[in-house]
Amino acid sequence: MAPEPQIPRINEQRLWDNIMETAKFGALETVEGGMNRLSLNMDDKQVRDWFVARATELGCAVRVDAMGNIFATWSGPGNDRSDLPPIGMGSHLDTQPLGGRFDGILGVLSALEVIQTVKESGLRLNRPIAAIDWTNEEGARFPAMCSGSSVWANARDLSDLHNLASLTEPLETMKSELEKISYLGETECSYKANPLAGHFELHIEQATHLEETKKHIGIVSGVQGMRWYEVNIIGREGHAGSTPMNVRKDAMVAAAKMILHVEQIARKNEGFGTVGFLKAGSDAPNTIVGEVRLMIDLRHPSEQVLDEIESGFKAFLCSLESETKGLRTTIKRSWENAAVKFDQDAVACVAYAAESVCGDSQTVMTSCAAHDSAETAKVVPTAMIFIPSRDGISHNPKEYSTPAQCAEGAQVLLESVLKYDAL
Ligand code: HGY
Ligand code: MN
Ligand code: MN
Ligand code: MN
Repeated sequence: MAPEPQIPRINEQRLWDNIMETAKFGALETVEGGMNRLSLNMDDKQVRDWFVARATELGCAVRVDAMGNIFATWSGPGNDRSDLPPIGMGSHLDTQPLGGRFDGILGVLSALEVIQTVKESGLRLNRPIAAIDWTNEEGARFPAMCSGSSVWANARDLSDLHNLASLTEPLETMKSELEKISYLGETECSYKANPLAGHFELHIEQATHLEETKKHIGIVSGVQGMRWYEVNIIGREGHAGSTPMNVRKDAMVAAAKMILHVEQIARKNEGFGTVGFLKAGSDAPNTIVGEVRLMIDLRHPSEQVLDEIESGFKAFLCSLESETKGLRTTIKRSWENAAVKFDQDAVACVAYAAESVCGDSQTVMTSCAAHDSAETAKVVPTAMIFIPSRDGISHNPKEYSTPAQCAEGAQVLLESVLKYDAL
């Protein structure tokens, strides 16, 4: 019986050095020496170019599709199956405007580290493996989180993105930037043009479950459901000094009540409700605000509860209108992703790898945060791996995981892919 091939070990220092090196791109020195990078690839062209250069050095074939997703495929020496779709190891290089150094980029750099480790070990795989950067996962600058992966999965049409009213960037900027992004690559953006045999994503947990349970690795079995709503509240501008309180149509006061309602109804249903974006009035302290635009980010594992909360939003907005004669409100669901369950075989590969890497210091869990894997799961077997985030902090320059945690997560990624390759 041929002996089991020696499983190669991730190079912890090399992975850490790459994470620290790429955190410099587009970074602004922020609190306590933390770094953050401007959001979105168009600002982070440097990190994309860095990724392509490193992948090319490793001997990967690099393809960029029409949404700017980057596929760096390594077939290995003498791999006579290079015609087969690769096993993908993806995540995202873009960040939040006040983002950290690990969200997304850990998964992409760990995928490169897996390729280099397998290459140096001389291990022969049955399939190619690919490191993938999915464009605009954060949706921080352009609307619709996971734009690149959702178009690849044919879950969203490219034209949708052009039509989505951008709330954080003037429409013209968004359109011209999207024009650039949407034609960055030569291949069409679809799983038919860049097929995968499976998809594994290493990501920081961005919450405290692993820390609280003192586990090293999360075996992620799915992602909770999420929706974005665009709310407009239209009242009437007025003089702050001479308009009596009882005749005002103050859109800012109504918006404040709506924000509190979101917070209370999410708590009551043990979900997640956030208003992270608000655009109001004319910024004049002595003019009553006539118009407010806000965006609600709502998340819950149950679609039924999401529906109930959504009806609650509509009813509450109606009550605001009846409270203040003449006040008008609109609400539109502008983005959504239903709750996703990952493929059992792919999850089993992660469980096997986690057991081999860290014994029983692992736990099965659902992701509260959105990920590109929720899109790839729509077309290929997918699973995710979590490592702990210090104090659960993320979307914040203080985001932190240790070198050992990053390397342990990358080792589980490597062994998950080896297990899946052997299926
Ligand atoms: O919002 C999210 O959950 C992801 O980080 N974009
Ligand atoms: Mn992320
Ligand atoms: Mn994020
Ligand atoms: Mn993600």
